[in-house]
Amino acid sequence: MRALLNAEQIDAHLTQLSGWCLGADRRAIEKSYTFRDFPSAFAFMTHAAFLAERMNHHPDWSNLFNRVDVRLSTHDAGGLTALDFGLAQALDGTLPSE
Ligand code: H2B
Repeated sequence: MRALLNAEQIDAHLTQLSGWCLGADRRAIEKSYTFRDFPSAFAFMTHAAFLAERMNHHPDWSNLFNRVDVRLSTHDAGGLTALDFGLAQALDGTLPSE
């Protein structure tokens, strides 16, 4: 799970997701979630926090009002691993609809 993915594997994973893109340094994937209001954004973050803790894989993120910008990378490995894509999928799964 913590083995670095090559460019081909990263592209294959990315096509399975919607709204995620590769960071400029190719070491992370990024997505910006927009919600109706601040409580909805924070509810998402609360849910995501428990999910991330269960996976022992934690997002780098920032919140501004109704927006949550998420960046996923496996710091231990120095880049992208299957864990990042697993968490990305899990985060998308917490959304009511998209
Ligand atoms: N989260 C993320 N996103 N990347 C990591 O490399 C990572 C993590 N490592 N959560 C874990 C925790 C590590 O620091 C602990 C010590 O297991």
